[in-house]
Amino acid sequence: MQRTLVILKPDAIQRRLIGKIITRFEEKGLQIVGLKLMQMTEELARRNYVQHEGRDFYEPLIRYMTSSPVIALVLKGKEAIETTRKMAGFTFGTKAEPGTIRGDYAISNRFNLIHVSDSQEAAEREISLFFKKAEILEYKSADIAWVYDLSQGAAV
Ligand code: 3AN
Repeated sequence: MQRTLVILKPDAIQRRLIGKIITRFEEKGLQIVGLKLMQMTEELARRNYVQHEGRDFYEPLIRYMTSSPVIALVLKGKEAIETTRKMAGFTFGTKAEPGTIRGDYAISNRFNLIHVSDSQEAAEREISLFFKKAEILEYKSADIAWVYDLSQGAAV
Protein backbone atom coordinates (compact mmCIF):
# COMPACT_ATOMS: atom_id res chain seq x y z
CA MET A 1 0.00 0.00 0.00
CA GLN A 2 1.24 3.47 -0.88
CA ARG A 3 0.80 6.79 0.91
CA THR A 4 0.53 10.16 -0.74
CA LEU A 5 0.12 13.78 0.32
CA VAL A 6 -2.89 15.76 -0.86
CA ILE A 7 -3.42 19.46 -0.11
CA LEU A 8 -6.79 21.12 -0.55
CA LYS A 9 -5.61 24.57 -1.54
CA PRO A 10 -7.03 27.91 -0.29
CA ASP A 11 -9.55 28.14 -3.17
CA ALA A 12 -11.00 24.69 -2.31
CA ILE A 13 -11.66 25.81 1.27
CA GLN A 14 -12.96 29.28 0.31
CA ARG A 15 -15.24 27.81 -2.37
CA ARG A 16 -16.68 25.32 0.16
CA LEU A 17 -15.54 22.31 -1.85
CA ILE A 18 -13.90 20.44 1.06
CA GLY A 19 -16.68 17.87 1.40
CA LYS A 20 -17.06 17.22 -2.32
CA ILE A 21 -13.34 16.69 -2.87
CA ILE A 22 -12.73 14.51 0.19
CA THR A 23 -15.83 12.46 -0.63
CA ARG A 24 -14.31 11.53 -4.00
CA PHE A 25 -11.23 10.09 -2.34
CA GLU A 26 -13.29 8.25 0.28
CA GLU A 27 -15.63 6.80 -2.31
CA LYS A 28 -12.71 5.66 -4.46
CA GLY A 29 -11.57 3.45 -1.57
CA LEU A 30 -8.57 5.45 -0.39
CA GLN A 31 -8.10 5.54 3.38
CA ILE A 32 -7.56 8.85 5.20
CA VAL A 33 -4.64 8.27 7.58
CA GLY A 34 -3.76 11.93 8.23
CA LEU A 35 -5.82 15.14 8.07
CA LYS A 36 -5.37 18.73 9.28
CA LEU A 37 -6.67 22.25 8.66
CA MET A 38 -3.71 24.57 8.77
CA GLN A 39 -2.24 27.90 7.69
CA MET A 40 0.84 27.23 5.55
CA THR A 41 3.82 29.37 6.48
CA GLU A 42 5.89 30.95 3.75
CA GLU A 43 8.78 28.67 4.70
CA LEU A 44 6.66 25.53 4.34
CA ALA A 45 5.24 26.69 0.99
CA ARG A 46 8.73 27.41 -0.34
CA ARG A 47 9.99 24.01 0.79
CA ASN A 48 7.00 22.17 -0.67
CA TYR A 49 7.45 23.84 -4.08
CA VAL A 50 11.26 24.00 -4.09
CA GLN A 51 11.35 22.36 -7.55
CA HIS A 52 9.63 25.45 -9.04
CA GLU A 53 12.02 28.03 -7.51
CA GLY A 54 12.97 30.59 -10.17
CA ARG A 55 9.97 29.91 -12.43
CA ASP A 56 7.81 32.96 -13.24
CA PHE A 57 4.85 31.50 -11.36
CA TYR A 58 6.82 30.62 -8.19
CA GLU A 59 6.26 33.83 -6.15
CA PRO A 60 2.52 34.08 -7.02
CA LEU A 61 2.21 30.37 -6.16
CA ILE A 62 3.76 30.99 -2.71
CA ARG A 63 1.41 33.96 -2.13
CA TYR A 64 -1.59 31.86 -3.18
CA MET A 65 -0.72 28.88 -0.98
CA THR A 66 -0.20 31.11 2.10
CA SER A 67 -3.21 33.39 1.48
CA SER A 68 -5.76 31.38 3.47
CA PRO A 69 -5.94 28.00 5.28
CA VAL A 70 -5.41 24.68 3.52
CA ILE A 71 -6.24 21.08 4.41
CA ALA A 72 -3.42 18.54 4.29
CA LEU A 73 -4.31 14.87 3.94
CA VAL A 74 -2.35 11.66 3.84
CA LEU A 75 -4.18 9.06 1.77
CA LYS A 76 -3.31 5.38 1.74
CA GLY A 77 -4.18 2.76 -0.84
CA LYS A 78 -3.05 0.62 -3.73
CA GLU A 79 -1.04 2.81 -6.15
CA ALA A 80 -2.29 5.85 -4.23
CA ILE A 81 0.14 8.27 -5.92
CA GLU A 82 -0.91 7.55 -9.50
CA THR A 83 -4.57 7.14 -8.54
CA THR A 84 -4.82 10.54 -6.82
CA ARG A 85 -2.93 12.26 -9.67
CA LYS A 86 -5.43 10.88 -12.15
CA MET A 87 -8.31 11.98 -9.94
CA ALA A 88 -6.87 15.53 -9.66
CA GLY A 89 -6.49 15.85 -13.44
CA PHE A 90 -4.20 18.02 -15.56
CA THR A 91 -2.62 21.07 -13.86
CA PHE A 92 -4.62 23.69 -15.79
CA GLY A 93 -8.35 23.80 -15.14
CA THR A 94 -9.23 24.49 -18.77
CA LYS A 95 -7.22 21.47 -19.93
CA ALA A 96 -8.25 19.01 -17.21
CA GLU A 97 -10.60 16.23 -18.32
CA PRO A 98 -14.20 16.37 -17.12
CA GLY A 99 -14.64 13.78 -14.38
CA THR A 100 -11.43 14.85 -12.65
CA ILE A 101 -11.48 17.24 -9.68
CA ARG A 102 -9.85 20.07 -11.64
CA GLY A 103 -11.84 19.19 -14.75
CA ASP A 104 -15.09 19.51 -12.86
CA TYR A 105 -14.38 22.45 -10.53
CA ALA A 106 -11.42 24.52 -11.80
CA ILE A 107 -10.92 26.82 -14.80
CA SER A 108 -7.76 28.65 -13.69
CA ASN A 109 -4.14 27.64 -14.32
CA ARG A 110 -3.10 28.58 -10.80
CA PHE A 111 -6.21 28.29 -8.65
CA ASN A 112 -6.53 24.58 -9.32
CA LEU A 113 -7.89 23.47 -5.94
CA ILE A 114 -5.59 20.62 -5.09
CA HIS A 115 -1.99 19.49 -4.82
CA VAL A 116 -1.03 15.83 -5.00
CA SER A 117 2.45 14.31 -4.73
CA ASP A 118 3.86 13.30 -8.11
CA SER A 119 6.25 10.46 -7.18
CA GLN A 120 7.17 8.10 -4.36
CA GLU A 121 10.12 10.32 -3.44
CA ALA A 122 7.97 13.49 -3.45
CA ALA A 123 5.26 11.77 -1.38
CA GLU A 124 7.73 10.77 1.34
CA ARG A 125 9.34 14.21 1.40
CA GLU A 126 6.03 16.10 1.41
CA ILE A 127 4.35 13.88 4.03
CA SER A 128 7.26 14.51 6.40
CA LEU A 129 7.05 18.27 5.75
CA PHE A 130 3.38 18.39 6.78
CA PHE A 131 2.95 15.62 9.36
CA LYS A 132 4.75 14.35 12.43
CA LYS A 133 4.94 10.53 12.63
CA ALA A 134 2.40 10.45 15.48
CA GLU A 135 -0.14 12.40 13.39
CA ILE A 136 -0.42 9.57 10.87
CA LEU A 137 -2.72 6.86 12.17
CA GLU A 138 -2.72 3.16 11.36
CA TYR A 139 -6.21 1.71 11.74
CA LYS A 140 -8.26 -0.98 10.09
CA SER A 141 -10.96 0.13 7.64
CA ALA A 142 -14.18 -1.79 8.31
CA ASP A 143 -14.82 -2.24 4.57
CA ILE A 144 -11.29 -3.17 3.48
CA ALA A 145 -12.28 -6.74 2.50
CA TRP A 146 -14.86 -5.29 0.09
CA VAL A 147 -12.66 -2.53 -1.31
CA TYR A 148 -9.93 -5.07 -2.23
CA ASP A 149 -9.95 -8.82 -2.84
CA LEU A 150 -7.84 -10.01 0.10
CA SER A 151 -8.71 -13.69 -0.31
CA GLN A 152 -5.20 -14.66 -1.40
CA GLY A 153 -3.34 -12.43 1.05
CA ALA A 154 -2.21 -9.46 -1.01
CA ALA A 155 -4.74 -6.78 -1.92
CA VAL A 156 -5.93 -7.30 -5.49
P1 3AN B 1 0.66 19.92 -10.33
O1 3AN B 1 0.04 20.57 -9.12
O2 3AN B 1 -0.36 19.55 -11.38
O3 3AN B 1 1.62 18.81 -10.03
P2 3AN B 1 2.95 21.65 -10.72
O4 3AN B 1 3.59 20.95 -9.55
O5 3AN B 1 3.68 21.71 -12.02
O6 3AN B 1 1.49 21.08 -11.01
O7 3AN B 1 2.64 23.14 -10.31
C1 3AN B 1 2.40 23.50 -8.97
C2 3AN B 1 1.35 24.59 -8.91
O8 3AN B 1 1.86 25.77 -9.51
C3 3AN B 1 0.10 24.27 -9.72
N1 3AN B 1 -0.81 23.41 -8.99
C4 3AN B 1 -0.44 25.64 -10.01
O9 3AN B 1 -1.16 26.15 -8.87
C5 3AN B 1 0.83 26.45 -10.18
N2 3AN B 1 1.25 26.55 -11.59
C6 3AN B 1 1.91 25.63 -12.29
N3 3AN B 1 2.16 26.04 -13.55
C7 3AN B 1 1.65 27.29 -13.62
C8 3AN B 1 1.59 28.27 -14.65
N4 3AN B 1 2.14 28.06 -15.84
N5 3AN B 1 0.96 29.41 -14.38
C9 3AN B 1 0.42 29.63 -13.16
N6 3AN B 1 0.46 28.77 -12.13
C10 3AN B 1 1.07 27.61 -12.36
